Amino acid sequence: MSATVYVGLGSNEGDREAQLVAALYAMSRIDAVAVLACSSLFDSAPVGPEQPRFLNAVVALECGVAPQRLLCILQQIEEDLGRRRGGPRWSPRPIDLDILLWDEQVVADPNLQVPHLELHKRRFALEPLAQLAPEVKHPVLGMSVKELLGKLAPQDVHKREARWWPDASTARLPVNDS
Ligand code: A4P
Ligand code: MG
Repeated sequence: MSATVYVGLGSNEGDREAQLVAALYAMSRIDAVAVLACSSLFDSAPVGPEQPRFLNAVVALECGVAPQRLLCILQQIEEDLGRRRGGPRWSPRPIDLDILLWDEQVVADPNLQVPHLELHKRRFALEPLAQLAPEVKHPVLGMSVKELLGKLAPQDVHKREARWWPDASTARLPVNDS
């Protein structure tokens, strides 16, 4: 059975948009997974320790694999794109892929929590997510994405023009059909 899954992408090292595009195309090639839609790109001030600014986006996936399997595949994509693990937490990274929502399901495994535990506090994740899924409910907090966004204090998050990223809320990619 397939689920609609929302994945947050973040980059703050190297050519940020190129890394996001590379991750998008890597996700589009996963078996039993299809990219349904992409948010716009958002330039954002780092949340947490001081580090370079991030470029963030969210994609919707139709996903026929289990949550743990998708996590494992996303971590492989991060590594393939040059992500080094074992450094300090929240250090600059070419790509970070976080599972934000899995339909309206809750996953509470030691290595995977969905909804992402910080989602409701982060405009850099909620703003792009709200372009794709404003009415989807956070299954723990019982509020829609749009309602969560409405409660957030202003944060330094700004929509940015795309060069290569398919910058449309319903961008459909010609993927998984060959
Ligand atoms: N993990 C648990 N739940 C999840 C999930 N839902 N999705 C575990 C993905 N991973 C999940 O992640 C550490 C561990 O989280 C993984 O091994 C996985 O089992 P990581 O990607 O290796 O390390 P990290 O990203 O440095 O740590 P963490 O705690 O995941 O940080 P976040 O939440 O990803 O935040 N500011 C702006 N403006 N934009 C950003 O994108 N990102 C971060 C990192 C901080 N500040 C930011 C941004
Ligand atoms: Mg992460």
